[in-house]
Amino acid sequence: MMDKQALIESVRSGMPERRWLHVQGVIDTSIVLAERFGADSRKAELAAILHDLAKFWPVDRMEAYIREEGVDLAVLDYDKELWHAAAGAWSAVKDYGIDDPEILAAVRYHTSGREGMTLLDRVVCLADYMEPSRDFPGVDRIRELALSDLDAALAAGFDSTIRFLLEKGKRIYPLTVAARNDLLRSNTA
Ligand code: DGI
Ligand code: FE
Ligand code: FE
Repeated sequence: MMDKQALIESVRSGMPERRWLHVQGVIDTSIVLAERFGADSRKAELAAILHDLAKFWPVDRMEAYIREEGVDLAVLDYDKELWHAAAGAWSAVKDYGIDDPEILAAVRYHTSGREGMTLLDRVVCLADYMEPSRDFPGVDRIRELALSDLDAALAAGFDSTIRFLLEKGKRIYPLTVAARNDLLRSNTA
């Protein structure tokens, strides 16, 4: 793996400045949440740096990466907004030499979530919802829940995404439904 500063510069050069500000917010928030809930903050930071690296790729390039890796072709049946997560995870391996499966999973599942999200998955996914520049209905409630309850905060994040998809008449990727159900189950256990 290249050193952290080179990684940051490379990821940053692949996106507009506005999106880099979001990534910086996710980095800072991931570290805070990792410390709060006991995740590995070094891994959280690396996953956050990487998480949206493919966000501004042409759709063809995302599709080519997903096909080349060949582990998650199902995502190609769903909204293209989901593709940057899988494409980014494969790019992290192929182009950046990242080999830590926990970091790679946190990148791969940062948009969709999945059943059985690891602590690192949950920290990065929640940071993506609540970093300081995020502004959508319900984000303040998510930030408040995140002070004490990681799973409730993240479930509220998925609720808002699912609501948005329903309003737009879009399909919902099954892993998102599974992630939300799983988070609610762990809250009532
Ligand atoms: O990449 P970001 O904008 O930082 O955030 P993200 O990776 O969470 O979101 C990408 C978008 O994906 C989000 O606005 C909603 C959209 N999307 C489309 N279909 C689905 C979906 N998100 C989830 N979680 N599940 C879906 O099925
Ligand atoms: Fe993303
Ligand atoms: Fe993001």
